[in-house]
Amino acid sequence: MGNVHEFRIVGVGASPYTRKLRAALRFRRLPFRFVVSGSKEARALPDRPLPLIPYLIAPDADGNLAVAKSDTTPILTYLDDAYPERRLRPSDPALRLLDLLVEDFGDEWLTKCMFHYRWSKEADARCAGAYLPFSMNMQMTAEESAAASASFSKRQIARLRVVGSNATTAPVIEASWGRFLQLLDAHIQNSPYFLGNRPGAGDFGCFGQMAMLVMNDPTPVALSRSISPRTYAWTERCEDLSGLDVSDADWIDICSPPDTLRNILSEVGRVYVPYLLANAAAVQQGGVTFQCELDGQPWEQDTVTYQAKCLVWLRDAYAALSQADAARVDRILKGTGCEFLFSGL
Ligand SMILES: N[C@@H](CCC(=O)N[C@@H](CS)C(=O)NCC(=O)O)C(=O)O
Repeated sequence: MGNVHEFRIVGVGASPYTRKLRAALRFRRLPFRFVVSGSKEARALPDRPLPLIPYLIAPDADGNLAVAKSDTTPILTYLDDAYPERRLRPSDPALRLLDLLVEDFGDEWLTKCMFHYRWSKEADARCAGAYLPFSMNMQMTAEESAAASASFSKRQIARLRVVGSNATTAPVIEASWGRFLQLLDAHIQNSPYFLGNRPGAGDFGCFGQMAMLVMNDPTPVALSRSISPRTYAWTERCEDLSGLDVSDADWIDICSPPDTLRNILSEVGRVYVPYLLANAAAVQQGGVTFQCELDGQPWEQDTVTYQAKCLVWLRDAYAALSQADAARVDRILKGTGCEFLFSGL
């Protein structure tokens, strides 16, 4: 069998965005080889465009591995455009916007939960620090890994402030994670994925973070097992959906969405939307840190320029909708708090 048209995904298994991309390609039935970041195989490939993992190397028409792409959200869009069979993003523009919103919530809010539990809890930080060096270099000696673990953990713990995990925000993050598990549990009792009987990009955005929160890191794993064993089964299943047959009829009817989906959107509107708006306002004013209220509780963190862009991308997607499609989106978002993303546009 020829192999010239295989993609390469370069990353590590402990990276939530790597897991998002790898699971998405499996669902897409796009052939790929997984290459460990920093390995000799990775070094032989084109360099990454951004200092981030994962990155994707796409074959050109002749199978040459020339082009490297970073950032999973635009990567998934590129793959949908280039390989239309089993596209991830819904073709209905209104549903597509909802899917983008769920994806963004997974990528940018659940990642706060992931980073918070992994690096602010001693047991989790010890666990992650101990094995992460080996995930990049299995042959490290005990001394080398101890040094790598100490420096990597120090770097990640210092980054907690960038993500927004601190003593003020911890209760907001933990309460949101617990609610999200309950809401997803209720939703998947009737609808196996966020937007129906088939996954969209949003499922993989949430899956990537949940691969860590539900299946990997001790404190949130224990929590999720006690709150919702069903979400463990969901997360484990999302890892490889290559065998799931899907069609356009599998998406929900956006005009009669299940209450359980609106309840999840209400969680997005409760915490993530006010966060995005406050962050973007602070970025616009040139702030380095900002404070706001989320869910009636205080929040403070460093401003995040990338997340100000996330808001712009969501708004651009909304602005591109026809009036009829925007009205369908407005109807489902009304009363969830998510409508404030687009009010006044
Ligand atoms: N928005 C990016 C985020 C990727 C990301 O933040 N990756 C993390 C690892 S999970 C990373 O590479 N961080 C920089 C580092 O570890 O040096 C995406 O969706 O790909």
